[in-house]
Amino acid sequence: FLKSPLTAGIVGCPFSGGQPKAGVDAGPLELIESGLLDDIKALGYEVDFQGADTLAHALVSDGTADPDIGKLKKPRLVSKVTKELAERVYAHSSKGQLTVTLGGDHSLAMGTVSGTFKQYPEAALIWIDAHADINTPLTTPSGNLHGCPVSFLLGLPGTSKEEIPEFGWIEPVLKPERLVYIGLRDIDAGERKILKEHNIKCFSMFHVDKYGIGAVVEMALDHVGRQRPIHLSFDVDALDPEVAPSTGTAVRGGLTFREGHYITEAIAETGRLVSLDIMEINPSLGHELSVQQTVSIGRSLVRCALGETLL
Ligand code: B3U
Ligand code: MN
Ligand code: MN
Repeated sequence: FLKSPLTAGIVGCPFSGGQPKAGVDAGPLELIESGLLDDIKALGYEVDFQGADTLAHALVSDGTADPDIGKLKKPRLVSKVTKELAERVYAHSSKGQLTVTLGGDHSLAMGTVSGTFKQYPEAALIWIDAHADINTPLTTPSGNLHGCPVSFLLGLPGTSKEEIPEFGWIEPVLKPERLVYIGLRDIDAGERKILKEHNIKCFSMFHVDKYGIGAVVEMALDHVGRQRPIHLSFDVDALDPEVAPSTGTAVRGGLTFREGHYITEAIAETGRLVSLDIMEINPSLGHELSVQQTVSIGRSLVRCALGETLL
């Protein structure tokens, strides 16, 4: 799917509006300043990068009020930013580049997945996360939109243009059978019901323990179909908090360092990765060492997804 010379299109999206904690918007700059672009070049990719704040103009509030819609917080801001992000990601994807989006909170996946699937309508979505992020405007307990992106991409009840015109630009591009989760361990009651009703494939931490990460990734790839382009959306809170402490909603009992990296390596090995998100690194949480450790893992996940450890 990708064109040569192999090019990585890097999108920095310093956005925190999908959740309440400040600081996650500093994720992209920290990743870039730690040397990520040189890492990627060293792997033999050309880099197409327009700045760690690629979407800075979209992030500036234009002064219009953004009251809650039902429970949803900052809905117009999240919609505006993710719509622009979708256009950015599509611009990279349509040039045959491997798009890497650096977040920012996970509401951004409304944009990244929309952009990728516009270019690759038959793609599969692999979602690595402690959370399912599949709450709808009707089920969300918090109103935080980083807990909702998947429901909009699936077009679940409560997300239609008629019900919430503010998000009317999002097309329901995702089919439930093209989606697979790995790492889940904190799911709301409403989400559980949705996952069951739609028969969505979930590999929770229980399954990682039971089968091992190697078998889990094989089953995940078999489930979505082996020939499809892959969008990998990686929330660093899938990792254990001892491995990646600087994130907004850490949950105990997560993926080890190797399990997290193995996922990216196995997906690199398929040769079908077309889009990668690294989300929810928050450099303002934790001590300096925790931050360094978390940023460094974000960086090595990108390298592994781009093939560093395949010989
Ligand atoms: N499911 C909860 C909590 C949550 C989702 N994603 C994160 N936290 N990071 C919610 O608010 O929807
Ligand atoms: Mn998430
Ligand atoms: Mn999460």
